[in-house]
Amino acid sequence: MREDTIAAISTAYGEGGIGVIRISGEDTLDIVGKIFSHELEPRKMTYGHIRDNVTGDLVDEVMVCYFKAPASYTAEDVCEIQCHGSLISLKKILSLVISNGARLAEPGEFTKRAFMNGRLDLSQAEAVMDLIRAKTDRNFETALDQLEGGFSSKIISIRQKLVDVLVDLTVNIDYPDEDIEEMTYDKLITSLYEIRKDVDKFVKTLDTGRIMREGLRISIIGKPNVGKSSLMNALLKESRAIVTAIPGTTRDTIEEDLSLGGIPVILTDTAGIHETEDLVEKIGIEKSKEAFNRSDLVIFIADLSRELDTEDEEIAKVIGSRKAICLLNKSDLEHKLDTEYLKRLLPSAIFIEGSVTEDQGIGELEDTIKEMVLGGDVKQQDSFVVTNVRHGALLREAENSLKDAIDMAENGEALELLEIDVNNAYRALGLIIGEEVEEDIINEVFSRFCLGK
Ligand SMILES: Nc1nc2c(ncn2[C@@H]2O[C@H](COP(=O)(O)OP(=O)(O)OP(=O)(O)O)[C@@H](O)[C@H]2O)c(=O)[nH]1
Ligand SMILES: [Mg+2]
Repeated sequence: MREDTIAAISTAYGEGGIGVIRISGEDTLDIVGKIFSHELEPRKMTYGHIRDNVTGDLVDEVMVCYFKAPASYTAEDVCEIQCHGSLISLKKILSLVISNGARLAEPGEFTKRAFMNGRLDLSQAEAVMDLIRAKTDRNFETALDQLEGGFSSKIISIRQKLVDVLVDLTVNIDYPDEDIEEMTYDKLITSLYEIRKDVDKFVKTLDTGRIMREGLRISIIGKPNVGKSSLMNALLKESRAIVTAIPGTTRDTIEEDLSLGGIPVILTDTAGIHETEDLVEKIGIEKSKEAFNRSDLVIFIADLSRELDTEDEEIAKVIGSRKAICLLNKSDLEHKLDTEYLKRLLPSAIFIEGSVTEDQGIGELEDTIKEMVLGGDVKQQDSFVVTNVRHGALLREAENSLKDAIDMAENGEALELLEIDVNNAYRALGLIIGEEVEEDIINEVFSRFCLGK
């Protein structure tokens, strides 16, 4: 089937030094030839002028780069016209390209063609979008690794191991009487365990991946008037939440985004948790319990200037042995809090003493958060972090199927039954790199791209 030739503005909208119009498809050279009179050579930039081929008017002074199929982004003939970065010029050239036979590209269509023509696999194509959207260095590096095929090649090697198992299974199911090496359950279980371990390595990165994608959820909890909203404002470096000396000032949860040394963070200030008869505040407290349960990290604030009371103890019970940071606030005032007792209630917490209003200990608090994310259990230096939601779901599916297969093998169940699960794991991993991907999934993936990519 002959594909349309497509075109789009590939640079961002707005003013720029240069702008790029990208054209891809079999008619690329013909179309460009009508508005640009110089000879084009593959992989060379050619200087010249774009002229309206109907009126003969000069449109812009440009450089045209020609990539001959298949050595191009899409694996088709591609031209990139670099013009002055004004929307006027970009739009005029694009409309000339279109009136001469190209069609406006859909978002992601260039990358989709690269995938369809086998230049990229699906996970690599998705990496292109992640690269464009990356807002932190870490996200960019992960996407680049994925584009370079590091992730794909690992998935391919896991699938290869699964093929070996599937071949063994099929031979034993279909030709049980032939004189072939018999499949022992022991051997099968060993292979499946090994494969599951490989998949598990990726599944373990999904939490970090979510944090990199959506941000680390931190909520600030504590009884009324300990300085939660003050801390929120200090971390945001602006007066976002209302701060007063009256207990119960914050009645609803407040959520704000910020970046802590490159880590995207979603910070939640909550209504003080305490037993109350006030209906509005009760709802607020429910919400803060919810925020707490959804959070990756809690900052529990206790007030050094007051004695420990049942409210503090109740909150400490909610946290229990979960990892948390405990800020002993108001160190500028006279100390009345029994910190030793509190430390015994929170065995896994990291304690920091400070004063929000005097800006004491806030830097230490920020550093501690960074360390917990980057240095602690969340960071896996050398392993690839899976950030893509679609990949995450498929990895989990593969892992579950493998688990079921192992369970059945350990119970000595029929090979036919087991094969279904092994097959499913194989299929799920294939979907990550785009093997046997149904068309609607492909369309869904590429519809998320921006125009001109
Ligand atoms: N002396 C002193 N006062 C502080 C400190 N941090 C906060 N405060 C004061 O404590 C009072 C309560 O602070 P908030 O930030 O509103 O406390 P909160 O925990 O959000 O209170 P609720 O919203 O009522 O639960 C305010 O008057 C703050 O100025 C501190 O480190 N030292
Ligand atoms: Mg408050």
